[in-house]
Formats: sequence, C-alpha cells, structure tokens
Amino acid sequence: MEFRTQIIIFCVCVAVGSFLVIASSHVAAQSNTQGVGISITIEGTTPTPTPPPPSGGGGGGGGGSITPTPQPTYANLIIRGQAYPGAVVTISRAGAVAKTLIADGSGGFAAELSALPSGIQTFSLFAEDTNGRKSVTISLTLNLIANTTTTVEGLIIPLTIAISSSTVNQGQPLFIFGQSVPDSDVNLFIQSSEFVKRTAVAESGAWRYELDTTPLEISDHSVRAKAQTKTGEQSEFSETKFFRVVKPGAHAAPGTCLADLNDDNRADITDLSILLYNWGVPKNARADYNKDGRVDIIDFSILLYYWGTCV
Ligand SMILES: [Ca+2]
Ligand SMILES: [Ca+2]
Repeated sequence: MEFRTQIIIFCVCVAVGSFLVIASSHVAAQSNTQGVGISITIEGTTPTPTPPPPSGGGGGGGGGSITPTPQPTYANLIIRGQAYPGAVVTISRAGAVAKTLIADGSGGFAAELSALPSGIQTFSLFAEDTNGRKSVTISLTLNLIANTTTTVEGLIIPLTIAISSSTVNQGQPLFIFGQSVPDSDVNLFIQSSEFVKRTAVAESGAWRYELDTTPLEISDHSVRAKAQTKTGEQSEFSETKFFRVVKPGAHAAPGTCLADLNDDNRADITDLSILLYNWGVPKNARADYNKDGRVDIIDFSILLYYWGTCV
C-alpha cells in the first residue's frame, strides 16, 4: 500500500552552523507555506504483514515453528538543493564520503543515497566552487524510516567567501568575493559594530562587493555572509573572514598589500609588468585586483592608486 505525506520542519536547531531535523512519524499532511526553505517528504511502501500462523486444522505437522520473514531496515534518501554552477558537492555520513556530485549550470544538485540504515542519521554537506574555495560544512540529522524514501528539498549550501587582503589602509577598498546561488543576493554582515551590505550574484554564480573602509575604525574586523534567494530563503552563514584596518599610510606585513604582486611592499614597475602579463583573463588571479574576473583598465587604475610604497 502506497502512502505519501509531506511535512514541514518543526525543529530547526541552528548550533554552530548545523541543522537538526527530526522527521517525526507524527506528521501533518500540509504544504510548506512558511518560507522555511527546506521541506521533507517521506514516501514508501508499508511492509507486507507477516501472515498469522495457521489455526489448528491440519494437525499433521504438529508444532512446526514458523520462521518470521525478516523485515528490511534500510531507507533511501534524496537531497535536492542549490550550491553554485559547477560546484563539487560532497555528502558524508558517519565520517565517510557517501556521495560527490557536480552542481548543474544553475547551481542545483540532487543526490540519491540508497540502502541506508534506518534510524537517526547525520549527514554533512559542503561545496567546493570552481576556484577551489570551500564552503563551510553543514549537517543534517534525519530520522530515516525503514522502507521509505525521504526527500529533503530546498537546501542551500552556504556561499564561498574570500577577501582581497587581510590588512587594508583606512579609506582603501576591500574586495569581498566568492560564489553562490545564481541570481540570488548576498547579505554581508560586517563587524565589529555590525552593519549589513547586500550585493547581487551573477548568473555565473560569482559575486563580489567593494567595501569602502572609510567609516571603519582602526581595528580588527570580520565579515561573513548569507545567500538569500529571490523567494526569501536564506542559507546558513558562510565562513568568517577577518581583516585589519590600519591608519592611512601605515605599513603592513609583506604580502598584505592588494597591489603588490611580488610581495616586496612596493607597487612599482615590476607589479605593472606582472599586471600586463595577466591582461585579459588572468593567469594569476591576484592580478585581478577587484575580482571581476578580468585584468583591465580598472585594475591598472588600482595599481596607480597604490603606486610607490604599498601598504
Ligand atoms: Ca611589488
Ligand atoms: Ca579586474
């Protein structure tokens, strides 16, 4: 006998970036209308009941034992979600990789895991974008019911995030970038005194934001972000990136200056030659100062801005 129910999450406990989702057998047949983002569907076939023992009658066999038919205790799981175009999505269970797959051109993925043990199972997921940056790992705990297929839909893998420099002079731009769900938004949370900025994700999944550091204090700061789809669903937080704002003109450690491509703390003819060598589609991603995927006149103007002693 086929049965099919759909439930909404009744418990999403977010602790250190993890989901706890317990699918209860006490479910309500209702649709997900709360914009939670994740829905769970359980469907399957009820096991064939064990036939009752014959009641007397024949008498011939006389007390033969009946071996019960062992009931299979496996379950199937389908996870559908969104990462970034071409991202490698890795799903693990019990400390071992259970599935890796590549997200499609829209960032979507669908993973099928079969013959899983029933009961409470924890899965972890992360994505690696086309530039080798990894997302944080999120975990999903489900109560898998034997002889059913549980489908989790609407999972959003947190975006990848990077920054152009770990030290920036006050007033100079900090470029924050990564990959996320195409045609969504990125909400950036910048601290120490928290404020939020928003930027759009391109069709390719790439996103970037040019942060004006003028209003930031001379201090340590951090930035992390969430993906937000056009329909309002949000991912968990990304990794947190830390950066230091120093006084205008203050020297920083070698290798921290945005325009200094050979790490000698100067922006000069050597850096210009490296920039020109990478003109167009960069062979060295560092030459793409503003992280828009190309080395062009904008990057050249950034080099001129830093020209001389570069900090
Ligand atoms: Ca240099
Ligand atoms: Ca550029």
